[in-house]
Amino acid sequence: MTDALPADPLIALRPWQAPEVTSWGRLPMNAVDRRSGALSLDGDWRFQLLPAPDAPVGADWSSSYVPGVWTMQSAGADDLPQYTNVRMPFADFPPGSPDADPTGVYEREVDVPADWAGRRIVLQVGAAESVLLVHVDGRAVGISKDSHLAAEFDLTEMVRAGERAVVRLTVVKWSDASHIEDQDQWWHGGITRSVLLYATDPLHLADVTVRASYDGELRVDCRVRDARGALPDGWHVSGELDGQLLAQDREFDRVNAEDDRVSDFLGEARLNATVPEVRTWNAETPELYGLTVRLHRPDGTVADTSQHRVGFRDVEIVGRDLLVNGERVFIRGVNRHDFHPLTGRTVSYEDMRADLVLLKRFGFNAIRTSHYPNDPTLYDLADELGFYVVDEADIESHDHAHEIADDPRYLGAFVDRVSRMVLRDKNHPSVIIWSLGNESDYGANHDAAAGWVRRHDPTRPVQYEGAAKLDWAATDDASDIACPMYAPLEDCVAHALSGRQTRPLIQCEYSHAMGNSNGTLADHWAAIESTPGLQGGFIWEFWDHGILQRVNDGRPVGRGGAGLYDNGVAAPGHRWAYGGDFGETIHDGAFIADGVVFPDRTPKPVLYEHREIAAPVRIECFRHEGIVLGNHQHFRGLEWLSGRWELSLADGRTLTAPAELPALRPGETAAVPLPLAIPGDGGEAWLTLRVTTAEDQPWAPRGTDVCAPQVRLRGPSVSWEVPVDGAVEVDGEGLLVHPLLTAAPTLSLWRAPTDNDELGGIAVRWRTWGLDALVRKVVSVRQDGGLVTVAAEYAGTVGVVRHRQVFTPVAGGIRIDEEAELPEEFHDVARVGSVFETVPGLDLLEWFGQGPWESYPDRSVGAPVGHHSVPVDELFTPYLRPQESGGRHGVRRFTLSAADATGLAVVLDEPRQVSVTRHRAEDLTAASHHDELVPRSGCVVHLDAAHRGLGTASCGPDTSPSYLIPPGVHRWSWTLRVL
Ligand code: IPT
Repeated sequence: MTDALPADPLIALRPWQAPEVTSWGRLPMNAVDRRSGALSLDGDWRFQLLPAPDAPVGADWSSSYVPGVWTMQSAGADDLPQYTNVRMPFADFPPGSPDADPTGVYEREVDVPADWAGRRIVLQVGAAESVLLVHVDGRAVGISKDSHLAAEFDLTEMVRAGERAVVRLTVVKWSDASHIEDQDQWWHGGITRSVLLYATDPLHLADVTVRASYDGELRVDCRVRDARGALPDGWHVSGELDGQLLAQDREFDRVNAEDDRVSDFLGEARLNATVPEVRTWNAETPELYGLTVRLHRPDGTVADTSQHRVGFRDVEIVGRDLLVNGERVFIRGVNRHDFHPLTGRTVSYEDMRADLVLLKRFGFNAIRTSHYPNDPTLYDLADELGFYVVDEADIESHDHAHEIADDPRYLGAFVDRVSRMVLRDKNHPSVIIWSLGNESDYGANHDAAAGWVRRHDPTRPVQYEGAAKLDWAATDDASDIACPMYAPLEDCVAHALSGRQTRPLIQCEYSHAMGNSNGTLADHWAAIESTPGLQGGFIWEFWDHGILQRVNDGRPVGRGGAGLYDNGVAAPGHRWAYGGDFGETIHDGAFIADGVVFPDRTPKPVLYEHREIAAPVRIECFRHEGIVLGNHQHFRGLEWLSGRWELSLADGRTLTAPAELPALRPGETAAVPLPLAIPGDGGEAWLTLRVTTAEDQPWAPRGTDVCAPQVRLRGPSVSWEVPVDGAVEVDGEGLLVHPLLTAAPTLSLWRAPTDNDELGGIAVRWRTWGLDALVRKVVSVRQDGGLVTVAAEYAGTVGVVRHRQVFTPVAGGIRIDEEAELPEEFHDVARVGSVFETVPGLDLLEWFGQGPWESYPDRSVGAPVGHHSVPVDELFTPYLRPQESGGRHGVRRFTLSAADATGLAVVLDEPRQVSVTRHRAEDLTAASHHDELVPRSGCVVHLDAAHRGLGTASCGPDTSPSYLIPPGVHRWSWTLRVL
């Protein structure tokens, strides 16, 4: 610090340590979209990274791409991404920030168009984190905070049309605002959304508010402003809805003062209309009308225009139900961050569209914009494709939540952030709920923000988890919805049945998708759909936020990296970085990888589960008169779907028949005749209705899979393996000797811990019991004719498992009957089953059972029973932190074969959990990133008599007791044959 005040007032103010300063010189937020017709300032800007905001700007410039974060670009060489969840990355208490505070200075020349003479000229910075200081030609223009909303500055007095101006944007990374932007994501610094310059008439449309309700009533409030104080004699507004002119309003109500001495004229005019036979908006049929609002000069010429897409719909809470257009809709939601593995927080239109298209294809109808307002384009897409949006303000003070919620210094920031979001997004039909933010305790600052919203926009409910969590049944807090996170299902059901419920119960976060997870999702939905008062929730979360990183120098690849990943896996020499991979000392590891898609948007298996749970058409039951189908949508018939029947028989046959879907209104059911005669032979029989889109949808071409409901028509027939004469060879340790096996079947109780197993404290118990290194000791080997019985003990550190294998020669192979007796100490293990390894070359797995994708006991309703065939190398799911992966549930039998059809065949006594991968459980346990795994040439095969559910214990409830493995005796049998 020097004695003399620095010349620059924006620096002198030290706004980065003043929470009271939320902005200076910034224009009010509004819903007029200025993107078209504007001058884009995106591209390369001169850039330098200062060690602190008050450090002198030097003469050495590099360049940085806008929009972009410097933490992902070479320009930010010394300042890399850092991941923390709750913890702040620095020790300073709010509102303090560290002295070492990376500050990016972006500068460029702008040629102001000559034809902008006499016009009002505005600079818009789409988003900058966390403090933005604006200078033009060295003069201070303004300050903005609120990292995920745009800031606009009036440059009319600063620049001249036809001349060149130098725009400087200084972005300070750490500030008082960081304490309320403490979301669970990477920390970055930079300008994350587009920068543009636009011009309007001095008297311009300052805001447009559209209210369009389900009954066809349309009301448009047009606010005009003129900074010069001119009075609008003869000025008027007009509107056009889908080409139809609306009645004009030629009178402006004066908003600001009654006398003529005002300098900043503000007036309001209204357009009203009733649309007969209106096509209403909902997430299933997102009907939109195009609205153009025009501001006319007295001679009728157009001074300003604002385009909107209007959706006619109502949202209301009646009792404990959230209704859209009078319907109690289910909220099949996901939490979504603005994320990209190459650009961090900058996301393109194409990427956002791809996100939403994928969500539609997997049955989602809702998005919570966790935990800040998203890019404006996202809401346009949500309107267009059909999503219910919980729009969340950029407030999360997690680490210092308690202090900040009532700290009056932050009061302005809370109201500023919530109100600016509402002002920007109020015209989107997709936005059905405002959220005051996330994980910030509950205090007076929240009540102030809730009060503002409730007065300003009474047409939508407000939610805030931190308020409602104190008492779900309260009626006087800042939340109109009880929106808990990770609440045990039993608690939700109990609340709904208690008679105390006062408001809708919609979990703002549930079913934590970290690694191999989302166990019991189907159980949640069975409860939600059958319990009045429960309406759904938002899965945590959409993305695995893995940043594409070069392994050799540890740097993020950045914008140029397209093509360096495929199918969820980074190219050789690269990996998906998570917390700690950029050398951060304070970080939260792989907790950032907890989404339903990989960092390149490749779906994880849970998405197939979700798609089936959300099925719009379902098989209700099988009765003697046929199959009963039901329409489970809220607004749509089945005419957009087409179907095909498929009958899978255990003997290997699959019969098909075309399906005629009945005309069903939402909620209706109808019986259709059994489409196929079930052959008298053939064993177990499953009928599947393969449902696809009948026509192109905006989010899916015709023929896209929608769901595959299934019913079992006949159970398995019992067949006895008859012993035959023959011999089974075991070695001196009682281990099976077999030409196709490189490791004989032994007992396995271990799986490479999933993230749920690790963070839920389950794996630590397994290690304490010694399950990761059981010591096998053969007790006896008995030969009885061709039959061999091997008794062995597997000793952990606290208990011993007695294991017995009986090998019986049967036609063409060996039958193996196994029994394991788990001591009481081992009351909750990962699996009980056999593991063996095969010779190389058996590269194709074909099976009859559930599939084709990965499934586990508590995540298996999305994997229909049938005949499946998948190359072994594609069975494994490459979770970012290696863990148990690749399992298939309900497998009845399988073959593993080489290209010449030789190989082995296994038949199981009943549907079992099977996995075939290139990795031993201990290989997976030892690795921290997928690129460290070295695939084995043979197959590692697990056949489990029992496999523990996955649950979601990395953040939330563990699996239900019914998916746990009890101690005591477990028995299973299988036959092994050579093909
Ligand atoms: C909850 C957060 O809201 C979310 O941002 C994320 O961190 C999630 O958990 C876990 O991945 S908060 C947690 C303390 C329940």
